[in-house]
Amino acid sequence: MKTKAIIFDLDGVITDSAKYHFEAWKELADRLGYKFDEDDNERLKGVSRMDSLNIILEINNALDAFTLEEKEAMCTEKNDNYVKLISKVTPEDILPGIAKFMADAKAAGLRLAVASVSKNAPALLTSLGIIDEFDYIADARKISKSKPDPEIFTVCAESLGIEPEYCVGVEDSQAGIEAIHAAGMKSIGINVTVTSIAPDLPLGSTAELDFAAMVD
Ligand code: B16
Ligand code: MG
Repeated sequence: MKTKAIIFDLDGVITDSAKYHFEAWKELADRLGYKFDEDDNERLKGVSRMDSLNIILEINNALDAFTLEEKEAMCTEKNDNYVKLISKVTPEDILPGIAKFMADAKAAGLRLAVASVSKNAPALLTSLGIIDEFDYIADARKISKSKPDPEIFTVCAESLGIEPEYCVGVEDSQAGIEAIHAAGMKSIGINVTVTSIAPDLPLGSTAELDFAAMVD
C-alpha cells in the first residue's frame, strides 16, 4: 500500500460542527445588524477566527469600522456562542462512515492525524470520545497561516515523519482542498462547494467513504 497516513479536517468532516460555527457567527452578525448567510459562510470554512471576522466585516463594508480590541471582543463573543453550542456534543455526533474509515485505515497500518485550525479541536475530539485514536493533532495556536496555505497539512506530515506524497487529506472546504494540494498530498472532498481546484476524489458525504476502494 502506497498511502501511509490520513490527515483529517475536523469541522465538517469528523463532525458537523461547521453548522455550529455558522450559528455562532450568525448570532453575532444579527446583533450587529450585518448580512451573513450560508453562502457567505462557505468562505469561512477552514479560516481562523479573526480572518473569519474580517471576511464578515468586509462583506458589510465595515473592515475599518473597529479597533483591534473591539474585534478581539467580537471574536470572544462568537467563541462563547460556539462553545455553548458544542457543549452537548457526544460520540453519537461523529459523522456516518468516519469511525469505520478510521478503523480500516488503522487496521491497514496507516497513521492518523487531525489538521484543524480550530482552537476548540482538542475539546471537541474529547467530547466525541476519539482524541486518543490519532497519532498527531495539530496545535492550532502554533499555526500562523490559515488554509489555503499548506502549513497545517505540512506540519502534520512532518510530525508523523511521513512524506506528503504518501498522505491523503480529507476536507470539506475549498480552502482545505487547496491547502492539501499545495502540501503535495492527494485529497478526498466531502460535499465541497468547488469554486477553484476540485478534490481528487469528490464525495457527497462521509457515508460514501470506503477505505478499501478509495485508498491505495
Ligand atoms: P475556532 P477546521 C475551522 O476548523 C473552521 O472550519 C472555521 O470555520 C473556524 O473559524 C476555524 O476552525 C477556527 O475555529 O474559532 O474554534 O478556533 O475546518 O480547520 O477543522
Ligand atoms: Mg472543515
